[in-house]
Amino acid sequence: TSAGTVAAIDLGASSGRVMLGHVGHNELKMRSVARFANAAVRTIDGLHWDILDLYRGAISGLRSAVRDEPELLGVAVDSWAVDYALLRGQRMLGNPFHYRDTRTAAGVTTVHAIAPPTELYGRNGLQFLPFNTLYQLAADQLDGALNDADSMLLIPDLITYWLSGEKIAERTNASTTGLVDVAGREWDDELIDRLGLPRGLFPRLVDAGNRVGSVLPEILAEIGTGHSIDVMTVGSHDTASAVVAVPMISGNAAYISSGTWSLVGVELAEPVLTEASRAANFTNEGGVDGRVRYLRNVMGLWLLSESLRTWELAGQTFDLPGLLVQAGTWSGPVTVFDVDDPRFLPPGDMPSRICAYCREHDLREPVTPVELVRSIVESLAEAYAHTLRVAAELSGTSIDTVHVVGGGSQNELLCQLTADRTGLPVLAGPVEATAIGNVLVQARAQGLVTGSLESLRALVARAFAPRRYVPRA
Ligand code: LFR
Repeated sequence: TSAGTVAAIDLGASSGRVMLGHVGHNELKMRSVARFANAAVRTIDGLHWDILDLYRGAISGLRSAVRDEPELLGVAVDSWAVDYALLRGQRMLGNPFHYRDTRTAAGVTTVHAIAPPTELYGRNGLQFLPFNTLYQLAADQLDGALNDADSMLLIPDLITYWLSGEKIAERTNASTTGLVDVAGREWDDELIDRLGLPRGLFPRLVDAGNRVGSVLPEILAEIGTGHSIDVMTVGSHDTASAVVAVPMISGNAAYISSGTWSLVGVELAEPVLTEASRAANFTNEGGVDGRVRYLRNVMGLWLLSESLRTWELAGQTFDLPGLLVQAGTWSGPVTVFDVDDPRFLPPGDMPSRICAYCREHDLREPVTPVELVRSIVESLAEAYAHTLRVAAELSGTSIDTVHVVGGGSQNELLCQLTADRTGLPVLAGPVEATAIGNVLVQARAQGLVTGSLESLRALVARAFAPRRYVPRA
């Protein structure tokens, strides 16, 4: 096998990027060619993604990619999960909603009246999140929004469609809809039928690591190349791609994919569907190569970014690195609160919501921004430690190492406090795990590398040596 280059389009909840990955037998080099912001847009009907702006960012990133690498072999897309566009033929019907929109409450009631949470857990293995696709679709159904639609494409599948003209549903991300059965990982026709959803909406499922088609000729012209480029599937759920690139060497390693959300858990061969697991709200999402991502969503760096946004709107601008350094040396009392309280889910004034939570729970309210930042980071670390203890218990595994990947791996205070509160060594990095996982699964499908996820992870560990944090007494 010889080396080659592929491009990852990785869309996160706060930014998107296009990265080139040069991969060979013992070689892995990543280079960023484009970065663009992703911000929610509120219109009269609710909270949306600016999907066309993201697509434009992806296309202009591809233009830079082929300029840098004329021999580019392929491209694949990943993004956050659960959200989708409805289409009729080629036409997108309306702008996709943001999962933090509150329209889904009615959908939850409708779905649970037909299929109660205990039954759902046995069928789809998913943690309850009010924005899971099935609740969103049920809400759409209630207001007639499905009437004209003949297909539903999850966000990465939508971009894949726009690039290639092929409508598919990549399996890892489809597993987050709630409409794929956890045992066979096929569309749950019976559930779809009972919910009254049109079966025709759901395209054929495709595993990560397949060729879907080629970048359409008009797009090749637009990005300025005459060279054919394959469109591939990868773990199109960003968390699935991130887990591929967690440099787990120990068989007893856990991971935290730390970005807007923190996804905290372990990789398993088989799902855990016990009542205790359901009650603890652990999910069994579909991973690359049929693995199970057994994890829980912890609220994540969203609490920090929304706090900064709130202060900025009030005319106070802070630089986060500076605040974090000061938060690290804060020696006053530190309030630990429940970061997963549902009030923190929608966009808004986080500092006020955190203070309200503290008042209601007789906790000291953080006074200054530094104190609040310390309180958020400390509370996240505590949530990580708790979640990992429960993950180990429920899955019958033991954990001796904690990997932190994604943006949060660069947050030294968070990594150190995670080591302290878990009592385990933390291995931090790579920061771009999601794009790396995207690149590696494509590279393997292109024959540039071979082997199991373990050998891909060994390659990541060599190319991006993690930074080690040791628990303090
Ligand atoms: C992380 C993530 C989580 C999913 C949330 C919403 O970016 O994909 O895994 O629960 O976003 O889609």
